[in-house]
Amino acid sequence: MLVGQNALSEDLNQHWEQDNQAWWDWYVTLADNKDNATNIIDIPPIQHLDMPSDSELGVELSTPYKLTKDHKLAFRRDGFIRLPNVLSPAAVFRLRKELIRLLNKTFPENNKANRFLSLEMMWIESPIIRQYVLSPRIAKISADLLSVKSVRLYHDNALSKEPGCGRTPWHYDDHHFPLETNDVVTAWMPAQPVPLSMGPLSFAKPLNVFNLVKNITFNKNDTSYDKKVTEIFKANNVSIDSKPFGIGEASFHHNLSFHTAGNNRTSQSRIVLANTYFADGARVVKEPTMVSGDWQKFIPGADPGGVVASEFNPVCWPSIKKRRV
Ligand SMILES: O=C(O)CCC(=O)C(=O)O
Ligand SMILES: [Fe+2]
Repeated sequence: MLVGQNALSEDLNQHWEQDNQAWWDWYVTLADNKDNATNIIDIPPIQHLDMPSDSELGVELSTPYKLTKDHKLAFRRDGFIRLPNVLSPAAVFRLRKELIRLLNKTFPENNKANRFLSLEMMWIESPIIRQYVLSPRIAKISADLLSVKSVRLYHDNALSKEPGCGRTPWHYDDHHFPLETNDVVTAWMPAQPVPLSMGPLSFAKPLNVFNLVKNITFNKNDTSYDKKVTEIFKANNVSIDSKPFGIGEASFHHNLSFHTAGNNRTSQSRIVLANTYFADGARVVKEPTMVSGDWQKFIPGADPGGVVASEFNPVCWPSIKKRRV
Protein backbone atom coordinates (compact mmCIF):
# COMPACT_ATOMS: atom_id res chain seq x y z
CA MET A 1 0.00 0.00 0.00
CA LEU A 2 1.21 3.48 -0.76
CA VAL A 3 1.86 5.53 2.35
CA GLY A 4 2.10 9.32 2.53
CA GLN A 5 0.38 11.93 0.32
CA ASN A 6 -1.74 12.89 3.29
CA ALA A 7 -2.67 15.82 5.46
CA LEU A 8 -2.38 18.33 2.66
CA SER A 9 -5.15 20.85 2.95
CA GLU A 10 -7.60 21.42 0.12
CA ASP A 11 -6.17 24.71 -1.05
CA LEU A 12 -2.97 22.95 -2.07
CA ASN A 13 -4.78 21.02 -4.77
CA GLN A 14 -3.77 23.40 -7.49
CA HIS A 15 -0.80 23.56 -9.81
CA TRP A 16 2.35 25.49 -8.96
CA GLU A 17 2.28 28.15 -11.66
CA GLN A 18 5.82 29.48 -11.33
CA ASP A 19 9.25 27.92 -11.80
CA ASN A 20 11.15 25.74 -9.40
CA GLN A 21 13.31 28.60 -8.08
CA ALA A 22 10.18 30.51 -7.09
CA TRP A 23 9.06 27.29 -5.38
CA TRP A 24 12.23 27.17 -3.25
CA ASP A 25 12.02 30.90 -2.47
CA TRP A 26 8.53 30.21 -1.12
CA TYR A 27 9.37 26.91 0.55
CA VAL A 28 12.16 28.23 2.77
CA THR A 29 9.78 30.87 4.16
CA LEU A 30 7.97 27.97 5.87
CA ALA A 31 10.97 27.23 8.14
CA ASP A 32 11.02 28.40 11.71
CA ASN A 33 14.29 30.31 12.23
CA LYS A 34 13.75 31.90 15.59
CA ASP A 35 16.28 29.78 17.50
CA ASN A 36 19.07 30.00 14.92
CA ALA A 37 22.46 31.41 15.74
CA THR A 38 23.13 33.89 12.93
CA ASN A 39 26.74 35.05 13.39
CA ILE A 40 28.59 34.35 10.12
CA ILE A 41 31.70 32.20 10.50
CA ASP A 42 34.46 32.89 8.03
CA ILE A 43 35.69 29.62 6.53
CA PRO A 44 38.11 29.16 3.63
CA PRO A 45 36.90 27.82 0.27
CA ILE A 46 37.51 24.16 -0.51
CA GLN A 47 41.18 23.49 -1.13
CA HIS A 48 42.24 23.37 -4.79
CA LEU A 49 42.73 19.82 -6.07
CA ASP A 50 43.81 18.45 -9.44
CA MET A 51 40.66 17.60 -11.32
CA PRO A 52 39.97 14.18 -12.80
CA SER A 53 39.79 13.98 -16.61
CA ASP A 54 36.48 13.04 -18.24
CA SER A 55 37.58 9.45 -18.60
CA GLU A 56 38.88 9.20 -15.01
CA LEU A 57 35.58 10.61 -13.83
CA GLY A 58 33.73 8.11 -16.03
CA VAL A 59 35.60 5.21 -14.47
CA GLU A 60 35.02 6.48 -10.93
CA LEU A 61 31.32 7.08 -11.46
CA SER A 62 30.71 3.68 -12.97
CA THR A 63 32.68 1.67 -10.42
CA PRO A 64 30.27 -0.08 -8.03
CA TYR A 65 30.32 1.06 -4.38
CA LYS A 66 30.81 -1.69 -1.81
CA LEU A 67 27.38 -1.61 -0.23
CA THR A 68 26.98 -4.12 2.60
CA LYS A 69 23.98 -5.98 3.98
CA ASP A 70 24.22 -3.77 7.08
CA HIS A 71 23.99 -0.62 4.93
CA LYS A 72 20.79 -1.95 3.37
CA LEU A 73 19.32 -2.94 6.72
CA ALA A 74 20.17 0.46 8.20
CA PHE A 75 18.51 2.21 5.24
CA ARG A 76 15.34 0.12 5.61
CA ARG A 77 15.22 0.79 9.36
CA ASP A 78 16.25 4.45 9.47
CA GLY A 79 15.10 5.68 6.05
CA PHE A 80 18.50 7.13 5.23
CA ILE A 81 22.15 6.27 5.23
CA ARG A 82 25.37 8.27 5.08
CA LEU A 83 28.09 6.68 3.01
CA PRO A 84 31.72 7.82 3.06
CA ASN A 85 33.84 8.03 -0.10
CA VAL A 86 30.99 7.95 -2.56
CA LEU A 87 33.04 10.52 -4.49
CA SER A 88 36.78 11.05 -4.42
CA PRO A 89 37.94 14.50 -3.21
CA ALA A 90 38.99 15.35 -6.79
CA ALA A 91 35.54 14.40 -8.15
CA VAL A 92 33.94 16.62 -5.47
CA PHE A 93 36.16 19.49 -6.56
CA ARG A 94 35.20 19.08 -10.22
CA LEU A 95 31.52 18.86 -9.29
CA ARG A 96 31.73 22.06 -7.29
CA LYS A 97 33.46 23.92 -10.10
CA GLU A 98 30.85 22.91 -12.65
CA LEU A 99 27.90 23.62 -10.33
CA ILE A 100 29.31 27.06 -9.58
CA ARG A 101 29.71 27.75 -13.31
CA LEU A 102 26.07 26.82 -13.93
CA LEU A 103 24.78 28.72 -10.88
CA ASN A 104 26.72 31.85 -11.89
CA LYS A 105 25.17 31.72 -15.36
CA THR A 106 21.67 31.79 -13.90
CA PHE A 107 21.95 33.93 -10.77
CA PRO A 108 23.59 37.35 -10.81
CA GLU A 109 26.00 37.96 -7.91
CA ASN A 110 23.81 40.77 -6.51
CA ASN A 111 20.76 38.52 -6.24
CA LYS A 112 22.07 35.63 -4.17
CA ALA A 113 22.32 36.84 -0.58
CA ASN A 114 20.56 34.67 2.01
CA ARG A 115 18.80 32.63 -0.70
CA PHE A 116 18.32 28.97 -1.42
CA LEU A 117 19.28 28.70 -5.08
CA SER A 118 18.18 25.76 -7.16
CA LEU A 119 18.84 24.45 -10.67
CA GLU A 120 17.49 21.30 -12.24
CA MET A 121 17.87 19.29 -15.43
CA MET A 122 21.51 20.30 -15.59
CA TRP A 123 22.47 16.90 -16.96
CA ILE A 124 20.87 17.76 -20.28
CA GLU A 125 23.04 20.82 -20.72
CA SER A 126 26.29 19.83 -19.00
CA PRO A 127 28.23 16.69 -20.01
CA ILE A 128 30.12 16.90 -16.71
CA ILE A 129 26.99 16.93 -14.56
CA ARG A 130 25.57 14.14 -16.76
CA GLN A 131 28.33 11.85 -15.52
CA TYR A 132 27.30 12.46 -11.89
CA VAL A 133 23.57 12.16 -12.57
CA LEU A 134 23.43 9.13 -14.87
CA SER A 135 26.23 7.55 -12.82
CA PRO A 136 25.90 3.75 -12.57
CA ARG A 137 27.72 3.96 -9.21
CA ILE A 138 25.14 6.33 -7.69
CA ALA A 139 22.13 4.71 -9.37
CA LYS A 140 23.17 1.21 -8.32
CA ILE A 141 23.51 2.30 -4.68
CA SER A 142 19.98 3.73 -5.01
CA ALA A 143 18.52 0.58 -6.58
CA ASP A 144 20.23 -1.67 -4.03
CA LEU A 145 19.07 0.41 -1.07
CA LEU A 146 15.50 0.26 -2.37
CA SER A 147 15.95 -3.44 -3.25
CA VAL A 148 14.59 -2.86 -6.75
CA LYS A 149 16.05 -4.07 -10.02
CA SER A 150 15.91 -0.87 -11.99
CA VAL A 151 15.75 2.86 -11.28
CA ARG A 152 14.95 5.91 -13.39
CA LEU A 153 15.86 9.53 -12.82
CA TYR A 154 13.16 11.88 -11.47
CA HIS A 155 15.42 14.91 -11.50
CA ASP A 156 18.82 16.30 -10.66
CA ASN A 157 18.95 19.34 -8.41
CA ALA A 158 21.68 21.81 -7.50
CA LEU A 159 20.90 23.11 -4.03
CA SER A 160 22.98 26.10 -3.10
CA LYS A 161 22.24 27.33 0.39
CA GLU A 162 23.87 30.74 0.36
CA PRO A 163 25.58 32.29 3.41
CA GLY A 164 22.85 33.65 5.68
CA CYS A 165 20.08 31.39 4.31
CA GLY A 166 17.85 29.94 7.03
CA ARG A 167 16.73 26.38 7.73
CA THR A 168 15.08 23.97 5.32
CA PRO A 169 11.69 23.12 6.85
CA TRP A 170 10.95 19.62 8.14
CA HIS A 171 9.37 17.45 5.44
CA TYR A 172 9.45 14.15 3.66
CA ASP A 173 9.83 14.06 -0.07
CA ASP A 174 6.66 12.12 -0.66
CA HIS A 175 4.94 15.52 -0.37
CA HIS A 176 7.14 16.86 -3.14
CA PHE A 177 7.41 14.16 -5.74
CA PRO A 178 4.14 13.29 -7.46
CA LEU A 179 5.16 9.64 -7.82
CA GLU A 180 2.78 6.86 -6.91
CA THR A 181 5.39 4.73 -5.21
CA ASN A 182 7.48 4.70 -2.06
CA ASP A 183 10.45 3.30 -3.93
CA VAL A 184 12.04 6.71 -4.25
CA VAL A 185 15.47 7.74 -3.02
CA THR A 186 17.47 10.95 -3.16
CA ALA A 187 21.26 10.90 -3.30
CA TRP A 188 22.39 14.11 -1.54
CA MET A 189 25.98 14.72 -2.61
CA PRO A 190 27.68 17.78 -1.15
CA ALA A 191 30.22 19.52 -3.37
CA GLN A 192 32.38 20.42 -0.34
CA PRO A 193 32.54 19.23 3.26
CA VAL A 194 29.51 20.41 5.25
CA PRO A 195 30.28 21.37 8.85
CA LEU A 196 27.34 21.78 11.24
CA SER A 197 27.51 25.55 10.82
CA MET A 198 26.82 25.17 7.07
CA GLY A 199 23.50 23.34 7.41
CA PRO A 200 23.97 19.62 6.68
CA LEU A 201 20.92 17.52 5.91
CA SER A 202 19.60 16.02 9.19
CA PHE A 203 17.26 13.09 9.57
CA ALA A 204 14.67 11.95 12.09
CA LYS A 205 14.91 8.24 12.77
CA PRO A 206 13.79 5.55 12.44
CA LEU A 207 11.89 5.79 9.16
CA ASN A 208 8.49 5.18 10.71
CA VAL A 209 8.51 8.40 12.78
CA PHE A 210 6.66 9.95 9.84
CA ASN A 211 3.60 8.29 11.38
CA LEU A 212 3.88 10.64 14.37
CA VAL A 213 3.46 13.70 12.18
CA LYS A 214 1.33 12.49 9.31
CA ASN A 215 -1.80 14.24 10.49
CA ILE A 216 -0.33 17.70 10.89
CA THR A 217 -2.02 20.03 8.46
CA PHE A 218 0.35 21.70 6.06
CA ASN A 219 -0.04 25.46 5.96
CA LYS A 220 1.34 27.13 2.87
CA ASN A 221 1.48 30.59 4.47
CA ASP A 222 3.44 30.23 7.69
CA THR A 223 5.92 28.22 9.75
CA SER A 224 3.29 26.31 11.75
CA TYR A 225 3.88 22.94 10.05
CA ASP A 226 7.63 23.05 10.66
CA LYS A 227 7.15 24.14 14.29
CA LYS A 228 4.61 21.43 14.97
CA VAL A 229 6.90 18.71 13.59
CA THR A 230 9.74 19.95 15.85
CA GLU A 231 7.38 19.93 18.84
CA ILE A 232 6.06 16.43 18.19
CA PHE A 233 9.50 14.97 17.60
CA LYS A 234 10.70 16.57 20.87
CA ALA A 235 7.71 15.32 22.82
CA ASN A 236 8.36 11.78 21.56
CA ASN A 237 12.14 11.89 22.07
CA VAL A 238 12.70 11.20 18.39
CA SER A 239 16.36 10.85 17.60
CA ILE A 240 17.65 13.44 15.12
CA ASP A 241 20.76 12.48 13.21
CA SER A 242 22.59 15.72 12.56
CA LYS A 243 26.25 15.38 11.68
CA PRO A 244 28.80 17.11 9.48
CA PHE A 245 29.53 15.60 6.05
CA GLY A 246 33.15 14.86 5.20
CA ILE A 247 34.49 15.43 1.69
CA GLY A 248 33.07 12.80 -0.68
CA GLU A 249 30.47 11.63 1.84
CA ALA A 250 26.88 11.44 0.58
CA SER A 251 23.55 10.55 2.12
CA PHE A 252 20.70 8.61 0.54
CA HIS A 253 17.19 9.18 1.89
CA HIS A 254 13.85 7.46 1.27
CA ASN A 255 10.77 9.49 0.33
CA LEU A 256 9.20 8.83 3.75
CA SER A 257 12.31 9.89 5.71
CA PHE A 258 11.66 13.11 7.63
CA HIS A 259 14.49 15.57 7.17
CA THR A 260 15.50 19.18 7.64
CA ALA A 261 18.71 21.19 7.27
CA GLY A 262 20.20 23.91 9.43
CA ASN A 263 20.88 27.47 8.35
CA ASN A 264 24.14 28.30 6.60
CA ARG A 265 26.09 30.62 8.84
CA THR A 266 29.40 30.19 7.08
CA SER A 267 30.90 32.54 4.50
CA GLN A 268 30.77 29.80 1.78
CA SER A 269 27.83 28.51 -0.27
CA ARG A 270 26.62 25.05 0.76
CA ILE A 271 26.41 23.46 -2.69
CA VAL A 272 24.89 20.03 -3.16
CA LEU A 273 23.90 17.85 -6.09
CA ALA A 274 20.71 15.98 -5.14
CA ASN A 275 19.63 13.29 -7.61
CA THR A 276 16.29 11.58 -7.14
CA TYR A 277 15.72 8.08 -8.54
CA PHE A 278 12.58 5.92 -8.47
CA ALA A 279 11.69 2.33 -9.27
CA ASP A 280 11.06 1.79 -12.95
CA GLY A 281 7.37 1.38 -13.68
CA ALA A 282 6.09 4.01 -11.22
CA ARG A 283 3.16 6.24 -12.17
CA VAL A 284 2.36 9.91 -11.60
CA VAL A 285 -0.13 10.39 -8.74
CA LYS A 286 -3.67 11.17 -9.82
CA GLU A 287 -3.75 14.59 -8.17
CA PRO A 288 -0.39 16.40 -7.94
CA THR A 289 -0.49 19.43 -5.63
CA MET A 290 1.33 22.75 -5.52
CA VAL A 291 3.87 21.13 -3.19
CA SER A 292 4.99 19.08 -6.18
CA GLY A 293 6.28 22.33 -7.71
CA ASP A 294 7.16 22.42 -11.37
CA TRP A 295 6.83 18.62 -11.81
CA GLN A 296 5.74 18.70 -15.45
CA LYS A 297 9.15 20.05 -16.31
CA PHE A 298 10.69 16.82 -14.99
CA ILE A 299 8.17 14.43 -16.58
CA PRO A 300 7.06 16.21 -19.75
CA GLY A 301 4.01 14.71 -21.41
CA ALA A 302 3.05 12.52 -18.46
CA ASP A 303 -0.59 12.68 -17.47
CA PRO A 304 -1.69 12.15 -13.88
CA GLY A 305 -1.99 8.38 -13.48
CA GLY A 306 0.44 7.63 -16.34
CA VAL A 307 3.72 5.70 -16.16
CA VAL A 308 6.77 7.94 -15.71
CA ALA A 309 9.16 7.14 -18.53
CA SER A 310 9.82 10.31 -20.53
CA GLU A 311 13.11 10.96 -22.28
CA PHE A 312 14.08 13.00 -19.20
CA ASN A 313 13.62 9.97 -16.94
CA PRO A 314 16.20 7.55 -18.29
CA VAL A 315 16.88 4.22 -16.65
CA CYS A 316 20.14 4.88 -14.76
CA TRP A 317 20.53 1.38 -13.37
CA PRO A 318 21.13 -1.15 -14.86
CA SER A 319 23.50 0.99 -16.89
CA ILE A 320 23.19 1.09 -20.67
CA LYS A 321 26.44 -0.86 -20.99
CA LYS A 322 25.17 -3.56 -18.68
CA ARG A 323 21.79 -3.73 -20.41
CA ARG A 324 23.53 -4.33 -23.75
CA VAL A 325 25.52 -7.30 -22.44
O1 LIG B 1 19.42 20.64 0.84
C1 LIG B 1 18.49 20.91 1.59
O2 LIG B 1 18.57 21.76 2.49
C2 LIG B 1 17.19 20.17 1.45
C3 LIG B 1 17.28 19.08 0.45
C4 LIG B 1 16.14 18.14 0.48
O3 LIG B 1 15.17 18.32 1.16
C5 LIG B 1 16.20 16.95 -0.35
O4 LIG B 1 17.20 16.76 -1.09
O5 LIG B 1 15.28 16.13 -0.29
FE1 LIG C 1 13.70 16.80 0.89
